[in-house]
Amino acid sequence: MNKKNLKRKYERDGYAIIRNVISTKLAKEIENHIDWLTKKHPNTRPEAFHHNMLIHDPFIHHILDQKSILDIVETIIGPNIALFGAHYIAKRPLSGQPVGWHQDGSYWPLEPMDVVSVWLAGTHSTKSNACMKVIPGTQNKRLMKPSEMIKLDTRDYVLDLAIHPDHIDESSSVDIELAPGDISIHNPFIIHGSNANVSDQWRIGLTLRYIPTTTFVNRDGWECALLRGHKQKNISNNYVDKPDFRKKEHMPFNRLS
Ligand SMILES: O=C(O)CCC(=O)C(=O)O
Repeated sequence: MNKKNLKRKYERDGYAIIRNVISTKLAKEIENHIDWLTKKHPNTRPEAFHHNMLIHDPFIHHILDQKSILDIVETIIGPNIALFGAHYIAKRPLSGQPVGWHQDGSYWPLEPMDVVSVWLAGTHSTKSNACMKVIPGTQNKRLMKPSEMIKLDTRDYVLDLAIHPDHIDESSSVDIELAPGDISIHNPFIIHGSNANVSDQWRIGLTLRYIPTTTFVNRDGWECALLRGHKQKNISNNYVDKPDFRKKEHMPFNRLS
């Protein structure tokens, strides 16, 4: 898909799929990373490998440096790009948690809500192993406030809030089926979620949230990464340094993959 068509499709539907954005070798390293993190944090579910566990990780920065991903992000938000969120939503076989229907923007302290999400597939992600589902067009609705949403138990769900089923037309949802190395991108207003993984296969996705450097992250000290272009003088986001690899602390990986 050329840049113009990608932007048009994203603006019309609130999401887009782009195939083969990273190599299958690098996607395999993502699988290895989940295995490594699972051993390092045996008491944390792999749906909950959150930003704080990833933002100083050299392997994550290796992914953030991938030109192929940044070029796609640039098409949507322009040349001055930062990351404000990284989160693995890796669902184990048989017992992977569902994600209730939600709009990402309901959770985020961004001013303005100018942001695009990348969902990067480390494994196949299909209807049978609980891929993400989106409801195209809902990016034009207003954002639901957390107080208007229903509370969920995080022992059973990845997120603690969901939009009430009365507001959801599941019949118009689309399954975002991806192969390792594919990505989808989505708008912060689009309604999306996913089922429980009851298949015998892992479903591994890395979500990456990109902002133009004109977007302010209004949360004290929140750690972002500047990835392309320049920062804005009047926007006081906190940009971390690129981490050095330390054998005892980090997963070894092939920098050429
Ligand atoms: O990984 C999933 O199933 C849901 C992903 C999601 O909610 C997101 O990327 O915002």
